[in-house]
Amino acid sequence: MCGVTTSDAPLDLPLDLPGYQHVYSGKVRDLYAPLDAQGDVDPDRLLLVASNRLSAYDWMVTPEIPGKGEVLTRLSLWWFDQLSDLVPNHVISRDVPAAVAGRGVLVRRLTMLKVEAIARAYLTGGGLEEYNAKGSVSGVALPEGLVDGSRLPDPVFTPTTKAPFGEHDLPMTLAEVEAELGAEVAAEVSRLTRAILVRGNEIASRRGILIADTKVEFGLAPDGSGGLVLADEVLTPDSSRFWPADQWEPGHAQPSYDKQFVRDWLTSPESGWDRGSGEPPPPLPEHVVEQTRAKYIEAYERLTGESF
Ligand code: PZK
Repeated sequence: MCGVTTSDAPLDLPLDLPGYQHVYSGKVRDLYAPLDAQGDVDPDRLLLVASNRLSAYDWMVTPEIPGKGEVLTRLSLWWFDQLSDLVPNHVISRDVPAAVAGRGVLVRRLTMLKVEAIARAYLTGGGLEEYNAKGSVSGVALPEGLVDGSRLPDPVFTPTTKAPFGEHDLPMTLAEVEAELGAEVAAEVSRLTRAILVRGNEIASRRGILIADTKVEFGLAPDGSGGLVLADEVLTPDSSRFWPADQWEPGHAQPSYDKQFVRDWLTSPESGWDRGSGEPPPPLPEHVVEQTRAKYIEAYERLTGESF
């Protein structure tokens, strides 16, 4: 289900950044390799760039959301600081080419673990489906009577595979994670992922935002120091489900802090789009783009207490 379709691909071409070579583009972020004076790839560093692209209902939507990449980059950097006593991170510097100022970060090139580390603090999505079928999530037995949006007694580690571009990740059992990483690293990934979500919710819930679940990526430093390093982005609305705390009401799907205006418009008669048609969604009207941009900025300002 859901193989790559051409309209899943990034909307904009990789940037031509002098001194950098494009390495890879995901749905919403791009990776570049810095080049040395000889024009060779620097083996120790990467340039991670957050784009203004947005996906909804598994489609990339047009137009882009101005400022989104910078908001998410600055939010990740702020979270890395909030988490620095729990786990080291890959950030080297915010000194990047002007073309990606604010949304690019120079990072340590790590050996990435082949596991998507996910933790869930509230039940929804795939976790809810598994609970309804089995009464457990990723092998963790849960109390009876939980519904869509219920808070879990303790966050649960629900790892998945890293699927190829455009395909959906699949759940991994703890045994599969242990076979991939070794039991010791697997336990540490589980512990850290849950600790990051707990810390995230301690901070966010006081500021009107619940973080239902989050996906983080870890790497290992190539210098053999051995420890896990937190990479990629962390506790952003793209990597996590953010819910407005004042609208939290278990029993039905919760509104999304950031994407609700987009979803509401796309599924309204006004858009003329049929989600099941296989057709790409129509371009968002300017007011939906502006409302969505405002929600990203609001999340940044509420969480950090800083103006964007
Ligand atoms: C790395 N990704 C995912 C992110 C994309 C894809 N510090 C690192 N060292 C080595 N590899 C990665 C990182 C990081 N972060 C991350 N893939 C590889 C990803 C952004 C855009 F296209």
